[in-house]
Amino acid sequence: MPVTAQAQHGPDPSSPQAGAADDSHRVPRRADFPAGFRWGCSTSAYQVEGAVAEDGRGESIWDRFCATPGNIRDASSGDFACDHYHRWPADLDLARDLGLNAYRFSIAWPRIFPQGRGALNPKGLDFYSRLVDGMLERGLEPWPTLYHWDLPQALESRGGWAERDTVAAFVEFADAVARRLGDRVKHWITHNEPWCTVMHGHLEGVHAPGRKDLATALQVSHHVLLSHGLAVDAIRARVPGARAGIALSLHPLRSASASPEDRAAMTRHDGIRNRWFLDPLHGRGYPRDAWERFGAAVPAVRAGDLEAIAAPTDFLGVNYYFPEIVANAPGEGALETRIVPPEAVERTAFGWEVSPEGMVALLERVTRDYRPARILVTENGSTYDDVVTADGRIDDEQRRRYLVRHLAAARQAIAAGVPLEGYFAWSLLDNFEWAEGYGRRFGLVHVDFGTQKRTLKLSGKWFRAFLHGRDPA
Ligand code: IFM
Repeated sequence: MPVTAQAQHGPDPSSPQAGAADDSHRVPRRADFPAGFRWGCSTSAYQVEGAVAEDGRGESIWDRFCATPGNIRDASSGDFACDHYHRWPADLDLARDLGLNAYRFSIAWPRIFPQGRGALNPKGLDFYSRLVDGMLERGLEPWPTLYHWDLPQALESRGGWAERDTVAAFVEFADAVARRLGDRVKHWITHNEPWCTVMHGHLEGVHAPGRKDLATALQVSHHVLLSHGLAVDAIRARVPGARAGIALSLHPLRSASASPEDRAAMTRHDGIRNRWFLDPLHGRGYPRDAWERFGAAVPAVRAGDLEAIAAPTDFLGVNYYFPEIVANAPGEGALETRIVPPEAVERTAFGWEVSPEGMVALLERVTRDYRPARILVTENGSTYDDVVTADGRIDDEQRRRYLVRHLAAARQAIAAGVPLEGYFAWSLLDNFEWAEGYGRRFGLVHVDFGTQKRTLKLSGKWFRAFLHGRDPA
């Protein structure tokens, strides 16, 4: 049964008329959130850095994937991106001026080990060391992610994440980075969105390395999760007092109808979309329903692997964008499910449903079912077709509303008992949006990719006023 926009969204805290009588829909203020709450923006190395051939960086699977015609919508690549490798001081100034107290970025593995393992490239570590110092000088707590999808191509050529050896290589990489940055970095995210690594990269083939095989994808999922658990131990061994976790892309689900068939399909989809990652990370092993469905495609799991994956973590990162509607689809894939486009709901330019309610429901569900010690929304954001006015402004009112409503949702989740300790907007800058190239802008800061000029958008101005405690309405 399609859900109408009105029924989905209720009162709108971003509207000037937001009900004064009903506090839960009031425009959020920073003072509504606990002291010590992390306010950040997220970026990732390949999406912003550029400089792919500088200072000894090796080739990554994304360099190779982008070079293959047809893989990227606008035939672009991350070769230059936001040129953040050279412009990082000004970019960190922007983050500071917004009023952030945390900054999430990722470490490009091919800058540290150009061949994946073996010879370490000191210049790569020097870059991130300078970057971390730059954050600390500006009052930004560093939140690095070790793997945001840019596997060294040399490892892919030896089988990539489908090979167990890549797990050991990742742990060496984590150890090298922790050894160099651990005196200043206390929060560590091992992987970003393993679901995307697994499914986009190895089943659908729409992300690097572009493979399309279910058994490979599931083996990759196991190795990625195993590498997470072992890296958590390696980081802890190197960094006294380190806090480590993982960032998962999770989705609240609805069934396309109230029929038992669609409801069962929703449960099956949950088995791969959410539980395939959440369950083993929380010591439950792989979900039995999904495991049985996958039959001969299930991954090889060795004794001790599940215990390693379930290494205790200090926080769970939740990347939230949109809910999914699931229908029964006999004969379609191993799970016989289909994602149905939502009807009569507000959507971003990507077609993703705008549902702050979905974020509350998701955070409550994760809290109820898995009891993580802390949760941070490590990504949340929206893409719209931004227009630059004649006098150079970007009045992205839709993105501003999206942000306001999701901050109101974050406040609501805390009130409902979710141990939410931070919110990172995706993204600080417009950047390279993977297979979509540069056509999808998510930034609070507009980037002119011709001149590299940065301009704070209306949404960014709103966030700045919010973070400085001014009445941003
Ligand atoms: O740009 C991506 C990011 O790399 C991972 N999470 C989702 C974002 C928007 O698609």
